[in-house]
Amino acid sequence: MSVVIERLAEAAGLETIYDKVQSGERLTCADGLRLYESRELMAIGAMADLVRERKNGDSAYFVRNMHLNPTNVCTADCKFCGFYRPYRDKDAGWTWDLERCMEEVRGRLHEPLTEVHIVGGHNPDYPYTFYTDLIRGIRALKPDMHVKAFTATEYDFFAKRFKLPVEQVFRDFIDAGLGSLPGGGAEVLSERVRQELYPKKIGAERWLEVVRIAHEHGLRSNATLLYGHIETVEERVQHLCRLRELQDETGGFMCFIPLAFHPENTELQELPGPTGFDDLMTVAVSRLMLDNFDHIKAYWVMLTPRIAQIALNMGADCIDGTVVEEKIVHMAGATSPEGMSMVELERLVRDAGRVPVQRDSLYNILERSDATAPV
Ligand code: V47
Repeated sequence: MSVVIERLAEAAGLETIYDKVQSGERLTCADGLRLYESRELMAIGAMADLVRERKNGDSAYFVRNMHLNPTNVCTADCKFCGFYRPYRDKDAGWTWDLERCMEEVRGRLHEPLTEVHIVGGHNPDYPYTFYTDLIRGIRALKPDMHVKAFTATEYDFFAKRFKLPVEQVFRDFIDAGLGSLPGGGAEVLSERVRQELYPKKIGAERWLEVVRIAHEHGLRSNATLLYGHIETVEERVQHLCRLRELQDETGGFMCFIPLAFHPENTELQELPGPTGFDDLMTVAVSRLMLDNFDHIKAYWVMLTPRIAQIALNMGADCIDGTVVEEKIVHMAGATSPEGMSMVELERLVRDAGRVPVQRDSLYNILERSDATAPV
């Protein structure tokens, strides 16, 4: 296999990068740019797959989870978002109270879910106790349920809204039973992109600072990149390098998730969104650049199950989970199913040549399905 990769790298003029990949030497930001600019997907995908295999063998991880979006009313007005309704028009959106949120979770208790993933809009109508009661309530319903809740951007919103240091917010939420943070909210760590698309949201420095504080409080988190809109490849690579630096410092990131931009129903709906080629390049380049991240997720909801399956052969080792009722990208035109059954998920993984491994939210293995099921 390594002869094949060597040949591919050679033919693509990427031998020096391949030498580094082989010896485990860190790629520079200039290398990252070189990879993107070469557009040599087969060579890059093969190198990324070498790294994937080195880190995760033949495992492809998934989690049994549900998404909960208590509100889509939001004061941030991000141009890339098709999910939110502006606060000035809040009746067009939803603001679920605690009981309504608990009903959602209660309605799924018959399923062996291990994680509730919660994110929502920046909605000033909630009291502080809504958030802590929600986390506490879920843990009371099912004590071993992992609550992965709110992005770094939302934590900054809570701190400002309730005039508390973000450290206090983390302490209170941990006390209520918070388990970890999802990776969203960073979008692209670029001031230029922020000014154009989400000027009301925190900038790169603050996002990194809030995540650093979360990690210092013992919380693990993920990181994402929203790609395929107005960002340049330089900005993508810069984003990866900044995440890698923070990871060197804290070691708190578990997984990186490239998020494919969906333009429908957003203020950017004239943009085409990324192509399948770009999706796979981004997964592969991320795997090669983020040498200190254990996992790269091919989020099937955004990539489609078909592209996610190929991504499992180009650097990704995780495909998120059963999800159930995804709203953020489905309100922006995603055509993938809103959820996937275990059978479908396992089939997709096995057919891609990987062994489905059910994990918990912190990537501890719960069950490895080695038995070959018919595909
Ligand atoms: O931060 C919003 C993105 C993110 C659009 O940590 C869009 O395991 C595409 O972060 N097109 C939230 N993307 C979702 C998220 C996430 C998802 C799955 C798993 C994990 C994890 C995290 O969704 C936002 C934003 O970057 N987003 N609108 C859109 N139109």
